[in-house]
Order: sequence, then C-alpha cells, then structure tokens
Amino acid sequence: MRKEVVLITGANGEIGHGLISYFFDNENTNVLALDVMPPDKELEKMCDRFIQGDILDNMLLGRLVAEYEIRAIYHLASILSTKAEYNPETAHKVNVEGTLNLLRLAVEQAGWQGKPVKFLYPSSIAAYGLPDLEIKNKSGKINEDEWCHPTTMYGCNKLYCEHLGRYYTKFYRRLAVDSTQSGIDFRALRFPGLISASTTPTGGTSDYGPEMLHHAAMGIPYHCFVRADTKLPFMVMPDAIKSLLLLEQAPRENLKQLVYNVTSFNPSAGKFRDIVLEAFPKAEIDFVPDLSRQGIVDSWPADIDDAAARKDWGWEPDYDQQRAFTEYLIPAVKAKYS
Ligand code: AKB
Repeated sequence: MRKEVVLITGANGEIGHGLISYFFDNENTNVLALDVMPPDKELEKMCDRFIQGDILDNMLLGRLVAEYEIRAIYHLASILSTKAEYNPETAHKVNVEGTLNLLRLAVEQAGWQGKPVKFLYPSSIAAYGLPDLEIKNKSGKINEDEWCHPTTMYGCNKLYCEHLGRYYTKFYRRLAVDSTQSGIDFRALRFPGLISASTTPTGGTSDYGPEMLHHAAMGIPYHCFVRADTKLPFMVMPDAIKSLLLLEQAPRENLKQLVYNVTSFNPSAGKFRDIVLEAFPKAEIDFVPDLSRQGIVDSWPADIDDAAARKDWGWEPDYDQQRAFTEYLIPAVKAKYS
C-alpha cells in the first residue's frame, strides 16, 4: 500500500511555512514536502518527509508516483517577479515546465487512484497588466477577466499556468478515442502581496511592504523602492493559508470558475510607512524609487475584486488592515526580533 500524502512544492517558501505549520498543528495530514533548497530544520520536523529536489527532475517526480498516493498537490514553487526578470528563460522553465511536470504527475496519480487529485495553484496579481498609472488609478477593483495583459515573465507564467490548469481539468487530450477526464481538479487563487510576520519574501516586487515592517522591527534603515503614493492589494499570511484551505474544501459543484481573486486591504506605501512608524517610532524609512521595479508595481492593480470567491465558497479575510497590524503583524514581529 502506498502512503496517502499531500504534496507541497516550494515548501521552504513563505506560503509553504504557513501551510505546513497549519497541517502540523491542526490536521492529521501527512505532508510530503519538496524544495530545491535544503530544508528549514524546524519545518522538516513537521513533515512526513522533506525531499530536497527539483520540480524539473522528472525521474524524481516519477519515483514519488511510485511511492505515494498523492491526494492533493499544493504547487507553491516558483521564481517571483523581480528575480524572474533577471533570467526570464530560467523563470519560464521553473514556473511553466515545472507546473506542467506536476500536472502530468497529477494525471498519473488520478489514474491510479480512480478519483480526482486536487491541484491548488497560487497565481498572482502579476497576471494583470494595466497600461498606465492613470488607468490603474481610475480602474478601482479589477475582476478576474479584466486587464489580463501581464508585463513580467512571472505574470505571463502565472496567467499561462492558469490556462494550463483549465485545459488539464476540462479538455485534456480532447481528441483521443478514449478521451476521459484527466482527473485533475485544478483550483487557483490570484494572491495579492502577502505579508508574514515569521518569514520575509525574496525576489518579489510587492516585497516593499513586508521588508519595511521587518527592517523596522530589526532596527535597520529601509529605502523603499516605490513611491509613497504606490498602491497594491495585500493580505496577511494566515488569511492566505485560510483561502487555500477553504478553496481546497469547497465542493466542486459550487465553483463557477477555476481562478479566483482573494484580497484584504490596500494601503499606499506611504500609509504602510505611517502604520509601521506608529509601532516603531525610531524606524528610519525613506522612499528611493527604483524606476524599473516601480514600473512593474504600476502595472499591477491598486485593488482586486474578490466577490466571486465570497459568493462561490464563502471567502472572507479574518484580518482587515487594522486587525492585520495590531493583532498579528506588529506583536508577532516584535516577539520575533526581541
Ligand atoms: C511578487 O511580488 O512577485 C509576488 C506576487 C505579487 O505574486 N509577491
């Protein structure tokens, strides 16, 4: 008998940390973790098994099929937006070919198990691309079908992988004589910028929010790489984990679409600084915009519309802006660095 597990790729990343800790604390779930980097030791203890390996290694993925019954895949591994611009072709390989490898693994698993394998995919606000600031500022909340013209390699990868998920779920091998369903049950979330109190992001462009907070808590000056008036949607990590779990548990028949926006609050970078300064009055934060990274953020929406997620599977964040800072971020970062 093969062991039943949930596979989490990119396990060492920020969402991986949150998700694995959740499963360890709350559910009797065997976690098979995969990451290209050596395991974080604390995280490793919470997993059934942690494999250091590459999602581009098909031999490794083949061995996982032989050894485990994978009931769900949380495919978190990816190269984020800023890092991807330094090597777009490598980013494409990891973000797209890596996802394709996992979709193939899911098809095989579903075939062996005779039941659908859930494929949870964190997409991003990077899938959007607004042409200029004027349009960004007057567009308000953007829904899933608007402005899908990404301007970064990462955004292109995310949008395309959403389409791949739709293809594998609904149209896989549609011309085959024995064309049956692939068995993949793909579900994607378009995340806003995420902020965790326990980890810091690397390689993203929404990183200025969490970086400002963590630098202030550590007593290190921070030069914010976007203008003070820059607005993006954000959400705290506990809500990101909540949304992934809620979407995973939602009955398939309730899901009218495969890709959902989720969000919580959207302060300007200047407001973000004010809130951080209130908690850390000695923090040194100034604005030194990097025009290239500013250009990326300016192409992302100032806010997104998550009405479909609210309607179809009861999504609602636990943390609005006030609660996110006063009840989660500020006390937790103070404790972390004290
Ligand atoms: C990034 O900045 O690349 C990510 C994202 C918005 O998906 N945090």
